[in-house]
Amino acid sequence: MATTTNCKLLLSDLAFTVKNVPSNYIRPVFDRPDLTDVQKSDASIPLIDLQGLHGPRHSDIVKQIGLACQNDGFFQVKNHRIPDTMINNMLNISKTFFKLPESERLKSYSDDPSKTTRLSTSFNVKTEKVSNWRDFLRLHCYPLEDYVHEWPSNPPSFREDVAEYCTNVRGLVLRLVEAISESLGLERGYIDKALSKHGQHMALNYYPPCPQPELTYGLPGHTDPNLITILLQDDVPGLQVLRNGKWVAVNPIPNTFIVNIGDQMQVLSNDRYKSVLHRAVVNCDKERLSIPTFYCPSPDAVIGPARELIDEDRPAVYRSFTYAEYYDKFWNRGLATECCLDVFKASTV
Ligand SMILES: O=C(O)CCC(=O)C(=O)O
Repeated sequence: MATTTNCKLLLSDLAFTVKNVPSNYIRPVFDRPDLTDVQKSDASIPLIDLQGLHGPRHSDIVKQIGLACQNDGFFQVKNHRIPDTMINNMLNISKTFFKLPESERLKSYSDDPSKTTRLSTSFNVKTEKVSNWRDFLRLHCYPLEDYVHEWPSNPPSFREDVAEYCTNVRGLVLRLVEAISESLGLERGYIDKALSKHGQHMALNYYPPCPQPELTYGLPGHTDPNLITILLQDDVPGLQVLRNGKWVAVNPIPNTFIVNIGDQMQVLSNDRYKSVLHRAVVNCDKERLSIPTFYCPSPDAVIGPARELIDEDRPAVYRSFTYAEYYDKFWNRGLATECCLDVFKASTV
């Protein structure tokens, strides 16, 4: 467990009072972000226009999505049918939540990763050695009626605004998952069925300004354990994606979402599609918000490479496992650069 040099549970209540990064946030020298060695090219990850996905541009868009999943593991989407006002509402309500008085925010605090609604800090404070420069509110959000009553009721419109956003993002995910199934040459409903009862979680990530961003991470390099992630970020850069061994900054484009392939998609596709390392860096001047929606299989869904994607030339790369088994491993081993997927390789059984 990381040793703390303060008695605050949340970073938000500490960050604005310190001139130096407290020792429990400082990474060993070999594990710090080299903020000077980052590609800033805007052509970093593809931007796909979804206008016409269910019309004349269908096969062209499916092809673009397939290529992005294969080559980058990441892409951005525009014309996704989620209204700009809903996006702005979601960002504003999240910011308002993190500005509530400490005592109000702490009502949602928990360090237990199995809780379905919780405000916490860093990644897993119970197991990690070094803390991350982040607070987060984690919410389970599908089926909504099972969870919405647990969510914060302050700000007063929080539940309503966030529920509306979640429902719309779910619609986007379902459209993308169908297109991804098709791009793999599978039946349109294949992945949807493989998930069994779907799961949807979201995190509201809050990264306060950091006095020494070169010493720490908002989140260190990791892949996502779920199927697919839809990330909304505000206008402050911080997300970086590993591409050909180089970190590439994904600069915010208003009203677009960033989509990335998670570990379960890599497994289902038998390694055709890549779950790619990404990280969040922080900066001295500005707080940053990011809101990933993690779309997941049901805990009891059995995940393995699609039979149609296995043959003599491409034997199954992974063994089958339940998502609960995978998820448990992910949270308990900490965010590590070696991908959790390695533990589930077929050759290791
Ligand atoms: O803040 C970001 O841009 C990345 C967030 C992320 O990777 C995560 O929450 O898993």
